[in-house]
Amino acid sequence: MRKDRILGLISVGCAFVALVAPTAASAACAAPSPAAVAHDDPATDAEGFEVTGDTPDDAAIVTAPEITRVTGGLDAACAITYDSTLALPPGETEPLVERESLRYYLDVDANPATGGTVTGAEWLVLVDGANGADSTWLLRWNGSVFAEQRAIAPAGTVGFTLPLAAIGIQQPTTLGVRVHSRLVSGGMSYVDLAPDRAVPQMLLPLQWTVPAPPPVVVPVPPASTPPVKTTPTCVVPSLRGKTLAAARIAATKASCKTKVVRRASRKVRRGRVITTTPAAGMRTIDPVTVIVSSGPPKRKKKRSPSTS
Ligand SMILES: [Ca+2]
Ligand SMILES: [Ca+2]
Repeated sequence: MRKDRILGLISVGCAFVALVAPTAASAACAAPSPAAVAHDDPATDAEGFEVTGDTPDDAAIVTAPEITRVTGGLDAACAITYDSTLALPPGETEPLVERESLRYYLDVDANPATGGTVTGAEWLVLVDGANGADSTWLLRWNGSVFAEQRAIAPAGTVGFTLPLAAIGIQQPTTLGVRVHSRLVSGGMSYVDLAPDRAVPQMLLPLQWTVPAPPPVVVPVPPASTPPVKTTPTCVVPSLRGKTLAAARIAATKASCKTKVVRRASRKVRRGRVITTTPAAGMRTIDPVTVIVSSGPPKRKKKRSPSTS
């Protein structure tokens, strides 16, 4: 059967299903919600060309690696893993040989309008058959081409595994993937697309559960904090007429300190309180001046006339 370049001419009956529904979103991949996706690709849609033999009967068809199935998923370690199943020509055991490659186009926002101009992919994983199927590379779309090539871990037969952080995914998103196999021969490229370009790319939800927020801690003052000492306010008691001893007792009861000043008085008996400063009923934190009578003022002695 002749296999022409049939890219885009065959309507591919493919199916892809998200096996696990996403859960709540988070800003960090602390607890990913495992998810998986699978796509079954027709086994006869790889592009190829006819090699004419000595007679019309021994003509052979050479095709790009024929993709029949692609699987992908997000695991509990926040890594994605994709792999493909290839239908190998009879007698062939090596999945990819020289001039053959497999390309996983990663559209990290599931938006064909951003990223590579044809693929909408922001990242490309290249599995190069030049050294067998173990040359696995990651490249980034730089606005013009896929560049910054670096080796990543292979997985499965012709697949790869990749931490989400390696392709800058830190928010929940949907990852779109389309796989191209490629054969380069005689200056021509022959491909098999899975899914075909006429069909939506494989969509894998990248979601993870929200870690419980840390409890809000309200600062509480330590119980051993000593109470603040306050100076008791003195309300000056009425001390007028009291003896100095009684006045001192009354002042102490009223939380008042005292200092004593003596003053002569004709009206108040010696040793009794004349008045206070401040006056009775006033508040103060200073010592109360207690004015105590020293008795009537002493008369000045008249000078006796000189007899000398
Ligand atoms: Ca195919
Ligand atoms: Ca995109």
